[in-house]
Amino acid sequence: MSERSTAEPVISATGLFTPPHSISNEELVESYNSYAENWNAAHADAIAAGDAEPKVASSTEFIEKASGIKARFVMEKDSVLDPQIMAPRWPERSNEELSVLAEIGVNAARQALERAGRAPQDVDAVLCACSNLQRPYPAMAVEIQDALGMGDGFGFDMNVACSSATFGIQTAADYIRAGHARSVLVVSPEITSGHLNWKDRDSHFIFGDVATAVLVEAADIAPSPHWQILGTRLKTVFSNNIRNNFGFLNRTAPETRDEDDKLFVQEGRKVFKEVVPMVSAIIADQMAELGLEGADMRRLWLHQANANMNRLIAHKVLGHEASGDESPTVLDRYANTSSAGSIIAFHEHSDDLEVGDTGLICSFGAGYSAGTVFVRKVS
Ligand code: CO8
Repeated sequence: MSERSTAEPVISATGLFTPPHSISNEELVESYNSYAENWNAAHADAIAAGDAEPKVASSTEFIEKASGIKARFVMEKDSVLDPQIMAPRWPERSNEELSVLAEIGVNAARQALERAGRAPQDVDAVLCACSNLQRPYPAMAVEIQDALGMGDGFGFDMNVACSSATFGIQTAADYIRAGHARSVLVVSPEITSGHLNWKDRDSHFIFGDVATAVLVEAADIAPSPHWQILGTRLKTVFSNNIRNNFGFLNRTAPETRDEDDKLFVQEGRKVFKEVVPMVSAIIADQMAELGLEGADMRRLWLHQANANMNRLIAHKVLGHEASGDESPTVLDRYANTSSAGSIIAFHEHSDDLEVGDTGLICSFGAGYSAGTVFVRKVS
């Protein structure tokens, strides 16, 4: 290894905010099935005339087998499970109050700062990197900067869907290499429950809410131990297979009555088939470039969308079936939390690694997008 420079970026610490409510598959399916029954009863004539398709029941067995998801956390539970509503509900906040997305981001950020022994005033920049931004402006990142009490510095929002956090880590690392900043927070507050169509059988079980934070810093100010960033790689390839058409241009076509495509929609099977080889190839390429082999990889913190996808990708990387210790999952408790998934896995499953151990944080999702961050624990 070459001599380490002071502008070398490292991960100093991470933070995690977990929402107060959890929904089990059983609760979710009961709610969906009751909604579907009501819908079928209300549309009985159209169904009998062949003008409408009846809604088919969802099942807990399918959800767990197809995805590995057993439960998900949400910011609000009762309205999501109410068959008459099936969307989160809470009172609108005034502009003088901290917005809900900033609030959970600040919670995660404070924990990361505390774990690094860092004061907010020491941080130069905050990136709010996530799929589910609450509004276009002012940037959530600037609100988080203000709420943390960072003072000087800057912040901006970035959205690369499920890969937002890894794209954020590379951006932060580049600022440090270039000398533009020495301490950067990458905050990923994901309130996916607002953009999930809880009435869609194909996807109602997929997502959960959470917030994570990653503190990326120059090696010479980082606490001991920390995570050296060995290399990062970003890739995007356009695909319509995961899409959300919500946006301010929706009002240009008020005659459009299709609400469903203003929420999350995907062709899950196609995504599965196309993304697994794409991600496996990026990881293999970068491992070759870094001179790493499967046997060198102590742990993989993979994007948390689907347990079967992760099993295939981990097998390709390691050269054997991965154990739960080599490729930990948080899907069972958190479901898919978009950009935060691989960071939750890293946050919960990295303290036990030894100095010298090497691992990979990897994200993939809509765009398509994929990001890799190879790290090594150093003292
Ligand atoms: N209950 C029972 N049966 C079901 C259900 C259900 N809920 N849903 C579907 N089925 C049935 C289907 O009807 C089908 O039946 P049949 O064989 O009779 O036609 C059968 O199950 C199989 O359906 P699929 O082929 O769709 O099932 P899969 O095995 O492919 O599993 C998955 C579906 C779990 C969705 C899987 O394809 C998957 O996980 N794919 C990868 C998806 C992925 O990684 N997406 C990334 C998305 S996240 C992202 O990029 C950012 C998004 C931004 C956040 C947005 C927040 C809202």
